[in-house]
Amino acid sequence: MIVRHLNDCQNTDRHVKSATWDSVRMQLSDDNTGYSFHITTIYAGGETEIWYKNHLESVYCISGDGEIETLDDGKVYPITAGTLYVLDQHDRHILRGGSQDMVMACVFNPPLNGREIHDEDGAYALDTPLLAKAS
Ligand code: 9YT
Repeated sequence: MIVRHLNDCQNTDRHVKSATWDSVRMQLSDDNTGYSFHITTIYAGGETEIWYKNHLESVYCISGDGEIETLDDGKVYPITAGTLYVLDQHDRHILRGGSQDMVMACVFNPPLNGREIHDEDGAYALDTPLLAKAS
């Protein structure tokens, strides 16, 4: 079994930071589970364009508020504590923080390895295959 505490992962090499969000990558590909697990904070008032063209992702909002816009159809969905969104179509999207930081629990398939940075598309390169591909 693997047991980790968020406090012990913060401000280590598991903790990646950008101008509009930060993310604690608590579980990665080297744990050999087939998915990774992240606690990501989207900063209030910030805007981030993302396209995970190589990954599927589920995101659950623990606290805070904001919205997600899917870029192919222009739809905007509010996010509050309790909202789950699933990027099952590799959806290009914009995340916007609202009046408070949004704290999100995120799962990736395939797992991130922890070395990813967003490329010019807002995507991460792939070094292990998807386990199940969206149809
Ligand atoms: C909200 C979201 O897309 N989180 C993804 C994880 C984060 N961008 C990371 O760990 O790189």
